[in-house]
Amino acid sequence: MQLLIANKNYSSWSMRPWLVLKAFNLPFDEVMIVFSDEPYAGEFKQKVLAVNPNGKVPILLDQEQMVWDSLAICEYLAEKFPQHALWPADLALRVRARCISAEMHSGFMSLRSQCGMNIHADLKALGAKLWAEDESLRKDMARIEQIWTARPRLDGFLCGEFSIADAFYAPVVMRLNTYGLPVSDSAQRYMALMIAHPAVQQWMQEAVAEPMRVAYLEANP
Ligand SMILES: N[C@@H](CCC(=O)N[C@@H](CS)C(=O)NCC(=O)O)C(=O)O
Repeated sequence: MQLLIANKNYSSWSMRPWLVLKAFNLPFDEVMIVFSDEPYAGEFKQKVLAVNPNGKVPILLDQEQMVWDSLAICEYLAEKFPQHALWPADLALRVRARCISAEMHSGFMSLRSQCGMNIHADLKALGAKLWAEDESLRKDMARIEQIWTARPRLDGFLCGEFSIADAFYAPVVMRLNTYGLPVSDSAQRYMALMIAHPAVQQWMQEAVAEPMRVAYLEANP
């Protein structure tokens, strides 16, 4: 399998299936298509469009099979590797994992648009300003708190063991680290557990080490 991704520092959608592949030790090669200086255009766009008319990463290539969209890729992996609990084995936990992953996939617009993933940066001053001024951001964070604090064990992942659901919330942990938005003690423990995960550690270290920074994604409004 080949996973096409963009820059680890910025590409929150790429991070999700990459983490699932790494966390479950599934065999794959990673191919990075670096963001161009123009937003969602230029050489990046041309290279991605040459693979898939959808024009976005991540894309998983598995022989003749092409799978795009981070959630569809994770579902594909869960079907291909039923011996691994990519989704939790327990039905109730599996339902919850699917619901909260879908919720992240289609929601949290304020958090996602205002606090773009930028792992190497320290944007705590901007985070404090956004927190003070933006009610929609505070609402998104209140829902994140509900989801994270409802996990079965305080010292565990969202649905017990690390699953696709955690991969979907890993970029939020990265954003909160960068922007320093206030969180409860329980949420802090979840963040610490996530950051200590070897797959997350590897992604973060490689993101920080990337030499290419993209001006429009660094912009500090
Ligand atoms: N819903 C898609 C979103 C993918 C997405 O927006 N990817 C970004 C990179 S993080 C991208 O390729 N953007 C290029 C563009 O929108 O032109 C998924 O889950 O994979």
